Amino acid sequence: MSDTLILHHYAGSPFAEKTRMVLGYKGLAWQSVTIPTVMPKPDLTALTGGYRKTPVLQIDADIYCDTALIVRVLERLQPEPTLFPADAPLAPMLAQWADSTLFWTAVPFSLQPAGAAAIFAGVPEEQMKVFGADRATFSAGAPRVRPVDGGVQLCGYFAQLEAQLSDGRTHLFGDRASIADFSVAHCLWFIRRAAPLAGILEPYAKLSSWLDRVLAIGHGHKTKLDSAQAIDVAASAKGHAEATVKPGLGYQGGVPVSVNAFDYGTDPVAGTLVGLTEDEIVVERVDERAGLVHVHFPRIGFQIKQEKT
Ligand SMILES: N[C@@H](CCC(=O)N[C@@H](CS)C(=O)NCC(=O)O)C(=O)O
Repeated sequence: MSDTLILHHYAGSPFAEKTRMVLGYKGLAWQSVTIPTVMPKPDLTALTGGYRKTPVLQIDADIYCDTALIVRVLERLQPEPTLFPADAPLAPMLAQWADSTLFWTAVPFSLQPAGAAAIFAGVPEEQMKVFGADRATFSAGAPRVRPVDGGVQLCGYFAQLEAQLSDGRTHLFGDRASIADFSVAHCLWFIRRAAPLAGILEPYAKLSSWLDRVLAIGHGHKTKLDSAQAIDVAASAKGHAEATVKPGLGYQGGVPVSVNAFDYGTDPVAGTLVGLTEDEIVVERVDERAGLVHVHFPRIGFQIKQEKT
């Protein structure tokens, strides 16, 4: 197995920005495949088998879905600097809150008319309609707040984050970054992109300097790759990352399953269960262009359905 990292993403995606910052923090080199912002995404789904969220990490013919898993894979490959400092055991829990509650407050707040006009400046109206229709279906299961409520809720969250930073620490859990910093930062990065609304952050001076500090980490060393070349990388890969189905977790290895996120963007991926631990699900599937691929999901946030043989 090689360790060439291929990130399938697009510039405006907050979860992609989280991953790009983690790649930067770990000083990693990676290949960048720009994917469409809306369905269809034929080259991406050739690799994933149906999962359409952004971003996706590819290492040869192993395809990693969801940033909760992607950051752990990057941690395995490049343990230092760690995203999970031993003295910050609750950092992953704060990250999970940011990736769900904070994200789904920051996004509707930022996409109210003034913010959307800045974020989508120059995008033709027809394309905006397509985007709106795509996201209406995609986010049907997401807990969307109304912008007016979201603005008030954000101020409550910002006050708590400001208090956490009040002792002069450089990062949320001390003097080095943890996964919590990246998960909170990508949500606030999106608010800053909605420039006319970004003033909501200004009263929080420590939080604003912290955000500048995290965003300054950058994205590491990136080179471009074509989506067709990424499929060739999978098709010509020799073998996969080791995967085993651990007993006692409710499913037998080798059975046909489908796996889907249960919050939103719930498109199922069908295949054979070849890996299962408390942290990860691995499904093997064959694609006519990408060949035999292993699609990986985090255990948290995903459900497995055993299919009839
Ligand atoms: N839990 C997922 C959330 C990913 C997510 O919601 N990504 C957004 C973009 S920031 C998305 O997929 N939007 C629809 C799309 O790109 O097609 C993760 O951590 O990766």
